[in-house]
Amino acid sequence: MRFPLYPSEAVAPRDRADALQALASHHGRARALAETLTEAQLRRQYHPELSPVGWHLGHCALMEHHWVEERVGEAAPDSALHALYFPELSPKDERATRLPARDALMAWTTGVHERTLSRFADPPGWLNAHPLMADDYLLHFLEQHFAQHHETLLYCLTAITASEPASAPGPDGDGTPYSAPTGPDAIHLAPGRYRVGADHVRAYDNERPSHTVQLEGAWLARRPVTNAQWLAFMAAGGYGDDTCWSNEGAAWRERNRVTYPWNWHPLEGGRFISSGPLGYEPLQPDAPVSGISHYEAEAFARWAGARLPHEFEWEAADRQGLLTDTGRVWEWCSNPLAPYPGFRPFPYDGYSMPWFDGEHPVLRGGCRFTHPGIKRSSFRNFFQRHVRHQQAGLRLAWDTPPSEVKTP
Ligand code: AVJ
Ligand code: FE
Repeated sequence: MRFPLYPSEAVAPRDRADALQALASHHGRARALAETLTEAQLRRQYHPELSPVGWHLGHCALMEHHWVEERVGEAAPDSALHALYFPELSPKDERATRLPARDALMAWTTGVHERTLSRFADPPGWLNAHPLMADDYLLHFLEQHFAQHHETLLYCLTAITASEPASAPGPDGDGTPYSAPTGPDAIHLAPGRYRVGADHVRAYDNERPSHTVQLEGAWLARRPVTNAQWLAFMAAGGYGDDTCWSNEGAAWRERNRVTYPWNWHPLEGGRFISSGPLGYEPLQPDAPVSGISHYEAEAFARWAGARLPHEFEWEAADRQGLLTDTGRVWEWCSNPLAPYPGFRPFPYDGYSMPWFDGEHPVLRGGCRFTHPGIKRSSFRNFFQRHVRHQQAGLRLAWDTPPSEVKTP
């Protein structure tokens, strides 16, 4: 399996030309990725939380067709396509069996991609004049939507690596023995009022409107928790230490027999290797840990005498340039996703509103599979507490200065 992840020069698109180029590049990478898979791999669901790769291709194509041709244009809604590719109409465990054959799927998505690009490259009057096209909003929305699903495709490939080790290339390495964890290296976020959120054309509805919040002040770890620190937690019996776990977290851990992160695989001698979209990778001791649920993140923080940061503490610290190693793993925060004051659902009610249910903690920053175009201080990701495939880790926070604090 070899395919481009993200071009190293990728940046956040600013104007129509940038966004168009980014969208074309998502199209190309997604199709190239699909070409590396067998038809069976393209259609199969490898993980209860993750749809088949082919479904993501179809879903992204339908979003383009729906918004450009059915919502702004006058095409009649295609109810068969909606029933398969709109998540709220399509039970996840039925998607694999309902997907069309590979050739039909690829031909249809390629056709949609070509038409979308030509629509936006030279917008007809009806498209240009539509309110959704103010500041090229619709193009930016569809481009970012595809970028997020491309990230999910990389999670799907990671799941393929894990369940079909024989077809996974990559180092057959013996894992990495762990080094001792380092002590806290924390920054101080002073009490005060801080601006959070964003109002620019690429801001999602849940980032709007920007506003100020009062924070009590906190100490935040300069870096996310590392693999070596996670191994130390495991070696100290952290997974079995119920004093660190919430009741709900302990019940989840027992039900699923969780004793190490999602994409880790045990080798002899208590060592581990991790799986990624391109195959197995040695576990790097100093890299941020990922593949953990919110329950595990909370347990680690309690074990370490710390807590998870609130998303506003993370954003305020990040905007001041105080955090290091952001964007390598999604960082679980303490609070669930909730609307900002004055929230308006946009461009559809279902984008964020269904997830304001108290069951979706926020994650900040982005991971190594996140396109640079959606890595921003104000971006809010969200998943249920048990979800582990999205390359999430954590950064510790404290209400009082931890030992060995270095203030900026
Ligand atoms: C915010 C990443 C959880 O992937 O389901 C994609 C983003 N919303 N299509 C997801 C999203 C609609 C969403 N996450
Ligand atoms: Fe989507």
